[in-house]
Amino acid sequence: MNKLLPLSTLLLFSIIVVGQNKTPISKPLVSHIFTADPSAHVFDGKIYIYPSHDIESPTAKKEDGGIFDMKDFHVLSMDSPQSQVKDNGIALDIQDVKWANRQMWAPDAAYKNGTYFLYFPVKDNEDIFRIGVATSKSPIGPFKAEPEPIKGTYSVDPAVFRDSDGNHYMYFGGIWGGQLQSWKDNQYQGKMSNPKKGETARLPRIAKLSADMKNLAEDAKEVKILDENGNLFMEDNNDKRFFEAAWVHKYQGKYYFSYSTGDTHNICYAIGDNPYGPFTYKGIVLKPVLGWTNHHSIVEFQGKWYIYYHDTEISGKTHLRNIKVTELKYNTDGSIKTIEAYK
Ligand code: FUB
Repeated sequence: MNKLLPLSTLLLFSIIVVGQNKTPISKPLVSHIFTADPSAHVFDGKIYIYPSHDIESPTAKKEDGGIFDMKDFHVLSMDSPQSQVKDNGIALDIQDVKWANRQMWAPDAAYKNGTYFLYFPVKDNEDIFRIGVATSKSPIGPFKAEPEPIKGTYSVDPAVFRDSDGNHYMYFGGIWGGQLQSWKDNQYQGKMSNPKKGETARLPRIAKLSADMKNLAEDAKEVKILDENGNLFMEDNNDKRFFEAAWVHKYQGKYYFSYSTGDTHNICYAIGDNPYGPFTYKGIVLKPVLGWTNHHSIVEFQGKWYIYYHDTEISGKTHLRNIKVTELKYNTDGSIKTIEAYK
């Protein structure tokens, strides 16, 4: 598991880092590489995690999130959320994606009819984030990328949700370095400044995937996240409005849309009646973690629910993260019990 540091060292280090005598509730799943943005799925009874692979890059540019200069993806696997983690090596390298230039950010994966699909955002040669897809006959890859990005996609953080009827939907979008603010009506507006107070908050996007899983079956639409009065959030509501890291799961027939609030560092959630929403804000899933970013996935395994997330316990640096997992619990009314990552 932790090949570089013994657990006792990690624990001591984390207590010092967290301060205030608080201890992380979970330990890093791996420490031989830095990992973040974990998208976890159960395929064939086993857990597969599709994370970003954080690196210290000497060529990273400092602006617009350029410090996150990732160049490949590894797939991690676990027999259960408590078991050893296996790193299955490089699943896709940026050099093997013809149209990609820099910054391979948070990926996700899906399965259909004997094929596994890896969805990933990366900047093209015009420095615009697009979302690509790569396929494999194995959940751990290696994946072969399609020659072009998926038409109609942009920005970052794709999350693919399989509904009970077998349809798949892609959610995507992230503001600031994720460039969502530069898109309106699915058209690139040129480099736009970050949203300002007094403006309506930017919304994530959704599109149904085509039967072959390699295209959007429709134009991307905005996903509405509403407050308890049915109003859209303003940018001023930055402790509740969408920023990045969309994820959708279904619980007791309802659709749970969870996301990061970015600059206020919460993972929040909102509930809706269908994949398109609207979703009504319900509360916080995960309070802020060590490091600037907060990014998660929620998955059911053998009747229990788990949240995979990351923090910077090992490095203390925002761009060098380590993934973790902890159980997620519901109240009887279907609301999620808020998780504090440090006790
Ligand atoms: O990993 C790079 C970016 O950091 C992701 O796309 C965001 O969600 C944030 O976690």
